[in-house]
Amino acid sequence: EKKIGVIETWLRKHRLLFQGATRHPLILSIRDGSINIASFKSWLAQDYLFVRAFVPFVASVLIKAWKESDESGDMEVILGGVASLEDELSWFKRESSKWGISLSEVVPQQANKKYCGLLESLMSPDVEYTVAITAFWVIEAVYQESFAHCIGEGSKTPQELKETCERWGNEAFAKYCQSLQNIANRRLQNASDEELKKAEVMFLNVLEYEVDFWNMSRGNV
Ligand code: HMH
Repeated sequence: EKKIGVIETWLRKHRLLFQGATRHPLILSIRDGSINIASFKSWLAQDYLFVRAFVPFVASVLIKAWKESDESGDMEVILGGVASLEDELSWFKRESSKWGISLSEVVPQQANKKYCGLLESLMSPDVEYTVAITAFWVIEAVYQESFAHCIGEGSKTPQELKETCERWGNEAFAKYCQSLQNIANRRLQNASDEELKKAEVMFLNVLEYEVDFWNMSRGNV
């Protein structure tokens, strides 16, 4: 018999906020084909900078898993995440050049700087593995849920944006997110009340930062 996980209860409790992050107007505009390409390009350029900051964050989660995890399988899942980010950075470079974006000239916007600051604070050795892996899971899950929506039944996503949506919306990425969720759930199940509270606050923080991140591109709508 499998007990319902902490994350499932959070997703029910905070359903509207989660939907706000995964069904943002920018995502809905990709799905219905009304997206302004300037908005897409602005998102792409900002996300490249975000992913560069995401690499050391994921590496820091790997270190926490090595030091603190009660299960050896965690490291392989996280290491797989680190490895796939190399390909992701190359993809951003290729995709940007397709759209005529010069990545060396991209200036991080306020919401991006703030989000990267959150990632940096999570790299501190004082942040527990349980809190960090929870943040890691929700960061990935928001993109998975968002972009899967753009390639789902009835979507009118423009052809030239489909590859982007596939990147985070594909089945393998969904499985990887599920692996992260399983790790986070296992840790949360055995966490102290204090740690649980910290992780839930972090979950909510990430959702808020994700909404702010999507909002950056709305200036171009
Ligand atoms: C802002 N959140 C943001 N960018 C991403 N690339 C992801 C999540 C998923 O890796």
